[in-house]
Amino acid sequence: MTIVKLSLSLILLCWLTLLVQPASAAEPTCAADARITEVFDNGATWDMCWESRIRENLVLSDVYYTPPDGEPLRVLSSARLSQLHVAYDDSDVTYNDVTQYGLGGGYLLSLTPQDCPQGTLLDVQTRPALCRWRTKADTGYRTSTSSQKTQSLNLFSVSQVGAYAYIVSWTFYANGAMEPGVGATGALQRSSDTTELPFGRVLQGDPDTLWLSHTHNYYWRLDFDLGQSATDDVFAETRYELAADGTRSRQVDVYKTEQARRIDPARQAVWEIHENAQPDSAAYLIEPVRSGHRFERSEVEPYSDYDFFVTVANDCERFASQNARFNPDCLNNVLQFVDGQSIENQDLVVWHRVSFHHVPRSEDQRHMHTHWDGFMMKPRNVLAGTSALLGQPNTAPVIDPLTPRTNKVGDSVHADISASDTDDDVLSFTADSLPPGLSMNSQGHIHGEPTATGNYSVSVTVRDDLDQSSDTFSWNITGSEPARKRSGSMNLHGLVTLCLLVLLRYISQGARIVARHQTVANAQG
Ligand SMILES: [Cu+2]
Repeated sequence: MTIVKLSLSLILLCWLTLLVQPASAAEPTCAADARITEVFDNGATWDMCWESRIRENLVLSDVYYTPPDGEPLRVLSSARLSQLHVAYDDSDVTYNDVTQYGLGGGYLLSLTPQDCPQGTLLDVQTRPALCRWRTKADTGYRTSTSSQKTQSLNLFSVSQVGAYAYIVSWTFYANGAMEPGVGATGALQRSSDTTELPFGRVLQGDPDTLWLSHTHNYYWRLDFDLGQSATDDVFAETRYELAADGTRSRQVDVYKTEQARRIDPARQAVWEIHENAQPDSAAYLIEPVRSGHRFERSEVEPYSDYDFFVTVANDCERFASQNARFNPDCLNNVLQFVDGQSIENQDLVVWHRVSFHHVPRSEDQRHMHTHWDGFMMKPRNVLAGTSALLGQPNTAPVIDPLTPRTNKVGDSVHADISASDTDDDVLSFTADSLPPGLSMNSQGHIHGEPTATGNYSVSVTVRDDLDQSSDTFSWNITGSEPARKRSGSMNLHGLVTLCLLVLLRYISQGARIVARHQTVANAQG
């Protein structure tokens, strides 16, 4: 074999080896102390890596969800808060807390076991600062006859920025949903001695101070990598806008380039990230349900006009605002990141802003009660049914004993097939080979009038959502009998006949009496 041939063979071998490599391991890759794996009682699993950075603090990566009866699905390659933007109504002060200060490092508060009573404290550097705990009481579903509790994994840390303490929370539900949230607590930050200003409120017990109103704008950065490939995700917006005739028709826009979108409650938009271009591929959807407050200051901060952005992933696009402060070679804010790039066959990043207009109340002093904001990301086409029931053993329904039946052609038949189910599922019935003229509804009620004689072997099937069982019985339909025997009550024809018979009898009797009288008279006369 020549050197050339050997080289070619080696190249071919390497190429073939690459071809048969698995696309990607279906689990996170990180050190054991950076890994969070939560397996719920029904088998659903969340699996991810975490780290704490000085600016963003908690960064979750390689986030996988496994349905109770399914395979691991890669969901996110990275998820974190990317800015806490606070703008005061007097337009005098705007904070970009993540880039001006930070949520990690010295801003991160140590937690005590009392802060995390049902969970585990995880160390950031050398001190406990992340609580990981499992809730036990989410209502998975409820019907009139049954219900089931499910579980969720919650991670939270607390960062002190100025007077505010921000609780940064992530909840991962057994049903595949994810809910990031921020709780704003601590103490109010800015006040004024000019109590007549229209920017806020004077609180009880302190008539000389006006506490200034402001908007908290929370920006999350979510690098979705649904499924095996990171570069085939698809972004779509679905709207249900009201038409003049009262209908709401579905309109789907599948976007081909980077986007900045606004929440308009009247348009009822839902944003979806799909695993690939197939419309029924696995997806996560973001429904902006808590969108009562929006923050817009177009002149000063044009990016504030939008609530939702999709960009091509770029490691140096880290912060929604003031990005260039730490990434001088990159653009400065999320609206600038939206610069017309194609998002086809690219790794997509979703940015979502949630706003909360904070008008101080007396209840916000001395310590501010926690104001929670966040949003929900729900799976679509990921689970094959009610997640609380997936992975649970299902018992097939059982048909109550069937007995042979006999009827005659023309009988008015009403009969019920019944069944029991230990899971209390909703049951539906079907039947095969019923005598002609009879039919059964899905509740197992048979009705009709048989039209043909015969001995029929009827097969009945009952189903719950997962399993079914069947049974048979014989139904003998005999010929009809004469009408007079069909019923115990007399029909009209019978009544008329009887009347005629009685009438004829009277007439004949009357005729006989008249004849007898005539005979007597004739005899006497
Ligand atoms: Cu506030």
